[in-house]
Amino acid sequence: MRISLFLILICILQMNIHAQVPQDLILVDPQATEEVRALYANLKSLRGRQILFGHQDALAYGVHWKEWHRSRSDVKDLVGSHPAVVGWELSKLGKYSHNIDSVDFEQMKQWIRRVYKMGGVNTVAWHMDNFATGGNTWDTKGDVVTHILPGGKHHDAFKAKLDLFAEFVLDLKVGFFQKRLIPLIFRPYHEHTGSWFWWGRDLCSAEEYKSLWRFTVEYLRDTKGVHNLIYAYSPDVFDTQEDYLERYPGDDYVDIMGLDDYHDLGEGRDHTRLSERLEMVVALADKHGKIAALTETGQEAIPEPNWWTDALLKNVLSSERTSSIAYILVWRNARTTHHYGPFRGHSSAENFKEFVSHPKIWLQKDLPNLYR
Ligand code: BMA
Repeated sequence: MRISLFLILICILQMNIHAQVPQDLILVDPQATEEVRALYANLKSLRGRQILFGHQDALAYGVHWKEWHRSRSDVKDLVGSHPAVVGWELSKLGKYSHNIDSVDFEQMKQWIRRVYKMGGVNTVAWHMDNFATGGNTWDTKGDVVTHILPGGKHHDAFKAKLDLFAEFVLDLKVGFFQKRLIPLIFRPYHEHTGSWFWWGRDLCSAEEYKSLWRFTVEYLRDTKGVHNLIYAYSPDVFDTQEDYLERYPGDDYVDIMGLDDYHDLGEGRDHTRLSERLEMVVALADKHGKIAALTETGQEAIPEPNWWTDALLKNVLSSERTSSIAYILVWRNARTTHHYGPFRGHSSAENFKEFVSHPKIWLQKDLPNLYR
């Protein structure tokens, strides 16, 4: 009797959770898990109210520490909470046990689970190696995109990489009987309006880029049965809306319209260009029914001590539109000469505190349950 009452209660709770996620929500993946749908709906509902702050590799290391900690980050050291979004990098997946920045893949999975359990959001990028030359992601030789598309001579090798990716993300399980898959914001083939990666603008045609993207989505979703991804499109700087959309694979293939912008926030640059570009990104996201985000940004080593409020925040909050992005992610804290987040003792640390104390900016401690 007690057990059946308990089961009925569980069913009612389940129904409630389902009822809270709008059923008309359109995602790239119609079979996306309930947690993915909830996360997307919640990020959408924060529009114009909150902006999540994110940091690449936040829990894995900081400027002055590399040893394994279960729950440390430079941001937490400084302000008492982890960032709300944590970014991860998959370069060298399947080649080594650790990624290009020496983060062990199994430990990365533990941190991803930790971020999820703390209520945070995980996002992954992938500086994929060159399939034609065996070189790294910055090796632009060999017409890679042409040769990895269906019919190309490196297509099987490419699919084998996606298989490894599917295995990785399908292993991100938590909960009773390890049944719940952790949602990830997946941001492949980023900064393609530049030409520094082999999928960049000068290295493949717009049609090839779109085919690459669509193949990736269809292969992961339909062939590999991966249903815990939200897909983010993230060009580098661009000039017009047409430019932004030149390689856009279509509304059926993108959930988040992002922007990677270091250019406008570099030392001595005209930082207001960021707000001009965000205006366009948010206008497009609204028109296409998507979420907008500043998917990567930062100033290397942050020589401008008030950069957080005067360059970043000021331009992100410059209008109703620009303030409508869902999150901001700054790049990794590798060392004193290559870091984009703050750390204790850095000249921008006090200003960072001011930045995160703005009521619009949310850290992990501020988050409601985004997965319900
Ligand atoms: C780049 C740099 C590199 C790093 C790569 C992938 O922007 O930070 O040092 O290896 O990202 O994380």
